Amino acid sequence: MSTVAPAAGAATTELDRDASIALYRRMRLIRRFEDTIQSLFQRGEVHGTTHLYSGEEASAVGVCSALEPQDRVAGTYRGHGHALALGVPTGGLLDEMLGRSTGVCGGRAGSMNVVDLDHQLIGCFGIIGGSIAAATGASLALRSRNGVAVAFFGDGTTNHGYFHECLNFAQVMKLPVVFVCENNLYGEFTPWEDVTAGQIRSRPEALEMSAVTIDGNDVWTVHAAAREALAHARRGDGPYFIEALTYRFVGHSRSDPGAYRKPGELDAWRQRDPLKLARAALADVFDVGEDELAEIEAAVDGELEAAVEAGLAAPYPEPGIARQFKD
Ligand SMILES: Cc1ncc(C[n+]2csc(CCOP(=O)(O)OP(=O)(O)O)c2C)c(N)n1
Repeated sequence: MSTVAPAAGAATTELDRDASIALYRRMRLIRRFEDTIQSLFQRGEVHGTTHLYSGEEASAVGVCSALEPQDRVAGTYRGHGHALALGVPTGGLLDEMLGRSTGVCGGRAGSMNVVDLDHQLIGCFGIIGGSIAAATGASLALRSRNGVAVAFFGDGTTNHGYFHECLNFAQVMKLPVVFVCENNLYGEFTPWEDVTAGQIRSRPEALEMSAVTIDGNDVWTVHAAAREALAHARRGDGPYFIEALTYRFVGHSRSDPGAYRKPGELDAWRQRDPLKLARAALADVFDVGEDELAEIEAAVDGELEAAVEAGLAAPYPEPGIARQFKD
């Protein structure tokens, strides 16, 4: 029923050179977006809170690059990564973070609750487990459209009621839904093993659901696992569970410096930075040179700089409750 995917590190031949470069570009965009949000937050331009995705980019990009257009995705409050992986426009997403009317939700969703139905994103959820319930519900409709719903969520969320209820329901109903647990080893400030009985993958396995644990920092490994999971769900074989092992390089949210991490842990994971792995694989497997990589990186930096300039000049939404209910 389940397998543990081999340790990653090698680009697969399923994706050609251009497609593989596109994965790296998308991951780089997410990383730079998160860096930008962090610095705008420190300058007082982004309000409320933010939960950054830095370090987990291969999970969103690997899964979303395997989707068909009719598929739908529910993300978490670390959802900037999920949104950008789906192709939500950088400027629209940044404007949303800045609370501007030009944001993808008119500046009213902020960091945690982005929705973009034009780009397959049925929502990002500040309530943990919300993504699981939304994707499970969406999959009821998608099965008549040859579509699959994907739910992203964290390891801590596997202890939540929604998780157990929805996985059971999806398996009983054989729904086309892929559950992607981004196991970044912590739920807020708590190591996952301190609050989680048994292995996470044993939970879907107890329901006889197909499940796999993979290296979530290798984008090609994630892409391959997602292709298999999506094909399984699409052909009517029911839900599929992916546990992607990864790590967030930053604290839980903007107020958390992450001091609870074990000594050396962050450094060890930085050696396995998904961007670093992908960069090395592009050079080794596809012979992508340093100049080409530098060009891609400069183009991403330029995209972000232009987005910041436009975002800071964009208007705020009209105040008032009437506007909230208009659309
Ligand atoms: C229903 C609900 N309960 C509690 C919270 C508070 N909360 C926010 S994040 C979080 C931890 C989630 O950890 P995990 O699922 O591992 O996701 P990660 O932040 O690691 O990506 C909790 C308990 C919440 N947002 N929603």
